[in-house]
Amino acid sequence: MRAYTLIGSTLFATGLITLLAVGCENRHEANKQAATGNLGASASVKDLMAARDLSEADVEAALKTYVPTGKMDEYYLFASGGQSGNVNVIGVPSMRMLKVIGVFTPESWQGWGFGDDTESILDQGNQGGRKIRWADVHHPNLSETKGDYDGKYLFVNDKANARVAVVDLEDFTTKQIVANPLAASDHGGAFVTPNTEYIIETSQYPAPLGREYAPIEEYAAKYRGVAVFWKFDREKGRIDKDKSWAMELPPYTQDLADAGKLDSDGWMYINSFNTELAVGGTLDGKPPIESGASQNDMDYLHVINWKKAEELVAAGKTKTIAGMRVLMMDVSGSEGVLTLVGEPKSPHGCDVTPDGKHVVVGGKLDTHTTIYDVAKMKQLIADKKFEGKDAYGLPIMAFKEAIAGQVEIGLGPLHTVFDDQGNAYTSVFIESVVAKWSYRDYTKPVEKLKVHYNIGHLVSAEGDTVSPDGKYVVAMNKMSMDRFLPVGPLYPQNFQLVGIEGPAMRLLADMPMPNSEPHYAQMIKADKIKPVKVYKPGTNPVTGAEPDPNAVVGGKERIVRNGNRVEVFMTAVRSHFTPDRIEVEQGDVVTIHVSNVETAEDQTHGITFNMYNVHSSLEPGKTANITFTADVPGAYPFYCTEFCSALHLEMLGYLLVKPKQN
Ligand code: CUK
Ligand code: CUA
Repeated sequence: MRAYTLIGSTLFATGLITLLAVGCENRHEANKQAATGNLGASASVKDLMAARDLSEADVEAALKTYVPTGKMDEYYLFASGGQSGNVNVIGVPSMRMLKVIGVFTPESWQGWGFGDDTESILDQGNQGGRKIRWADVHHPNLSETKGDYDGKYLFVNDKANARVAVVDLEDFTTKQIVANPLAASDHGGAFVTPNTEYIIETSQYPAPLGREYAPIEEYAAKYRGVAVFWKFDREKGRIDKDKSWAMELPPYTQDLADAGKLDSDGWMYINSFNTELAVGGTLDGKPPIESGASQNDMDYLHVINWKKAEELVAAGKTKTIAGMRVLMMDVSGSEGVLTLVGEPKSPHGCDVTPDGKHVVVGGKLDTHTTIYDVAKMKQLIADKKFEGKDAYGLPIMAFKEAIAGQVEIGLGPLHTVFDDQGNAYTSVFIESVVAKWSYRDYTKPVEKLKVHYNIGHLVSAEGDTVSPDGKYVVAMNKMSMDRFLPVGPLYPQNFQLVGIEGPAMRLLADMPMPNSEPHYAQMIKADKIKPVKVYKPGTNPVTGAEPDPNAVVGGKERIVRNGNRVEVFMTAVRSHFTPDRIEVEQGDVVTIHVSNVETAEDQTHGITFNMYNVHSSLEPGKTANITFTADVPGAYPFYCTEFCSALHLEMLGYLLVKPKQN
């Protein structure tokens, strides 16, 4: 009997024994004996199941997700870190956390934002001349080549402060943050076009472009949405701000966006809500925005021909606002670049199908998903066949003529992802289910799987590519009552792994997400990602310099003084820093250029100076530059912060700050 036939069917305890026995044959002799000794008799497995109160379904789920020591997961899951401002990296199917990537917010372990070069990256994201160190990360997107994840870069947005970051997957570190000069918040980002020509960032809450002031009474006239097309320079691995541009949008609270692919390549779609232009005023007896924004039966899906927009921008048909070229609505509306079509009712989610032929939108206050037909919409736009114009002169296509159909899903459909069989999986918030339906045959019955609870996004394996894998969906649930040990009133979120291979969806594992409320995630085949294991000697991961101009090699360590500037050229190697004594005068500006000169894998050191709030992680080969003003006299130990060797505790030195002589 083969293992996979057992897994696919109902698993009886006796079958499990056979399965375990089959597995045992492939192991080393010692393991084999151990396994046989512990689990080889059917009585003991049954006992174990009884003792732990496990059903056969539980055991099946465990077998499908267990990744034994020494084996690796099949997929990486890159989940936005929500309010943590960072990104969580998780292995699937084990659902084990692999890494937290410091992005917009200081991350202590990596020394991300604690006094070394990394602060210069965080400072790129400053807005309005202020240090911004908090972020609300919503949508991670992997770089694509021909509509397929290429495993090179990850882009994320910060909804709170309208910023986009570039993470290089060669070393899983953030390389760049760009601050949106036009918008006050964003949401439809960071979505990529099929060859990562652009990283799209669209605004969420309308505001006067360029962060200007205008009274709220002038909302309709002066407040605007905006879509920024950040040009990605693959050669440099950075966004090229000068080649980036934007499109002015009406103040309709643009929400989710997605770039077209294959049949819809060159197009992008953004949904919106609050086409009512509600602005609240509860203290003045006006209805809250929530109800003001839910009056209309239809809001507007924005259909954008970005390839054509790009041409208009190149032809100079733009206006410069806050240093950025902006294609204004009067141009984009009349040129067929920006067209609207109705979408019911308070929509959320905007997902292009893998073949690029359709766009799926969920209505938070509707029970349907609406499936828009890309070919029909292109034709309507080409024929200029519209049913009218909105208050901003933008043409509107007739809803009935633009859609392929609607599917009755349930209460509160949000986001939709896809597998390799023509199935779509929609998160249904109010009902707390994943709803599986066919985007090729709308008459097929909708299958539902209970999740726990109030699912927001969901993600499928390779789901945003032109060729999804199927296999797994992860439900990203907002609430987790009764799923985990209680930890006070702030509950973890709940990631639930769903197996979608068989005829029926199966819940396989729960993972508490303890550090944030992630929104979206993307799941990529593990073998597509090939990170470096050690840096080339002297590499500065922040600047990309190999080596950093201040990198130090063994034997060249020194202290250089120039007035009140003190530069220390230091090496770190098991188990000492050279130099290990630094004497400075009170008020000196001290820069430590420290190189980890190790070449072996996983030989990381770290360095911190007592009281100066600085820390840097020093992975093998890395050089970091740490600057601080030694303004408080004292004797400050500095030490290695990673338990790197048997004599790690001895890896220390002293910074002696001599009081100023008056
Ligand atoms: S959003 Cu959070 S559940 Cu920001 Cu993509 Cu829908
Ligand atoms: Cu180096 Cu601990």
